[in-house]
Amino acid sequence: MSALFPALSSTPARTALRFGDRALDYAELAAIAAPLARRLAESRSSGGGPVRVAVWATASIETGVAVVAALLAGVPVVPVNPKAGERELAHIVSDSAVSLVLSEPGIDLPPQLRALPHAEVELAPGDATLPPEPDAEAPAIIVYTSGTTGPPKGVVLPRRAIAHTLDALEDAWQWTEDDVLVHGLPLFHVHGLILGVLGPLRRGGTVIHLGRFSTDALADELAGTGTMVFGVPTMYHRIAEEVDGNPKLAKALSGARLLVSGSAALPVRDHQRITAATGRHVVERYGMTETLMNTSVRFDGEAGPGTVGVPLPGVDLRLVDEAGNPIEAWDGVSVGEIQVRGPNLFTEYLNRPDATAAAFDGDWFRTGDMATRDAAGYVRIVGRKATDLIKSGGYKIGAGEIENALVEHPAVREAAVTGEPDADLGERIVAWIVAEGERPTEQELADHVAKLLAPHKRPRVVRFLDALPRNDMGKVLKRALRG
Ligand code: MCA
Ligand code: AMP
Repeated sequence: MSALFPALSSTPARTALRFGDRALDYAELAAIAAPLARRLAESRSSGGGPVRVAVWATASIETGVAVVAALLAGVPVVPVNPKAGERELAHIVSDSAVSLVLSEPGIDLPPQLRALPHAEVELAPGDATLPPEPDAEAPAIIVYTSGTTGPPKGVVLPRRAIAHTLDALEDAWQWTEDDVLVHGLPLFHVHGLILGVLGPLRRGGTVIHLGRFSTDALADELAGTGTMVFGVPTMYHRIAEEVDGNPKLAKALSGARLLVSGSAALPVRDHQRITAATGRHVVERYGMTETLMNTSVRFDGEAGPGTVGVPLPGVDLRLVDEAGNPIEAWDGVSVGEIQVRGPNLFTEYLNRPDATAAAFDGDWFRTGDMATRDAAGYVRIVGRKATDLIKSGGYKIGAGEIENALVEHPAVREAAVTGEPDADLGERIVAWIVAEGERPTEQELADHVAKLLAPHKRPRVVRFLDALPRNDMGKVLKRALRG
């Protein structure tokens, strides 16, 4: 495979990464990442070194450097949410069998990672000679993602899928080295890390990371050099709420070349409010951790709110009815499950051949998303097969993992978790609790889940019941759980 990041040697003086007031151009990035990459590659080939490396994925320039170095070395990277709770961390560490942790300096790692060798990434330049480019099918990044039940699964993404998806987006968005992408997405998921950091680096362009999302910081960077924005619908909702009364924000967004939303559906009302205030259409694209990007509204295409656009180059997409038969009609009304195949797909779920097999119908990956397709090929997502998957703030969260965590609390006898519509988060996590003895407070339960799993998985609402509604088989009737 040709180089994943050709700009490391071709455009030395261009800015690659900027986080706050710290920036690296391509020459500096190569000179810092190459020595680390060579060390990782050498220790692997000597047999004693890391087979996989965890990156403590703070929103820092070191996270970008660490991931680039591991990719150059061909050592698979597991990005870790620095806010992950103890149960989630323990699972990721043991399941991925990482043997080294890379982080920015000065991090006191939690107990689950403390036993592992830990290397701090220093921004010290050295010899910029890059190791040989690894094989295209070699695992590059392993991203943990929630399912309906059990702990998160490690999605193994090969270099081929990453290169393919980023090049397909180049085509769809006319994304070039002149683009300066601005965002404040977390760096332990596909959206922020693969699209939001590796995307600009593959194009030879620039990413400006906001550290954390705020409309003020976004407006400042767009008023400066920024040309593109990536965000989840919650971020665009916050923009839509504010943009009418904030001329600076409206002007900054009007001047952007491309505003892209993904990870969940952006409500039509938010589309409309942003367009009314800025004259810009937000472009939606649709993807998944397992498939990277499947469809997008094209830069030069029609940007109707509510559609996720057309399949990206190289991606085959079909809709399948309940019996598993492809729906031939492109009529905009027949609803089926989206299945995809193409070079954008993952290789497997780590250590889970059963789950990998179940996710495919032949070589078609079952997304679980329900959609229609119109005569022009535009896909409209209308829902999701699994009611036990919740999308909150753009994060996918399994009801089962939260229920398991909740019943470990001594004051919880039974728990059921549902998602409810939320104007800001898309969906909010609701916990239905049968208490054991004295009722715990909402805050106690939220803290308990945040500590075991992650803060974004905590219930935002807790409702107490005397008993959970169940059918004759004893299964909880989630449809009966409404606020
Ligand atoms: C709150 N916090 C707590 C607790 N409560 N910490 C510990 N214990 C508690 N009980 C902390 C949080 O960690 C956070 O800290 C702060 O308080 C606010 O938390 P929260 O309310 O959750 O944040 P928010 O303001 O609601 O966040 C909204 C958000 C966020 C910024 C939009 O949801 C977000 O970044 N979403 C992006 C998700 C994403 O990237 N998804 C991509 C996956 P602090 O503020 O310090 O953090 S999907 C994907 O990759 C596919 C391929 C795709 O299609 O894109
Ligand atoms: P994740 O597993 O976290 O990568 O989330 C993938 C899921 O996010 C998909 O299966 C969809 O349900 C959802 N998703 C991503 N992008 C969009 C979008 N533009 N519109 C609606 N849903 C989306």
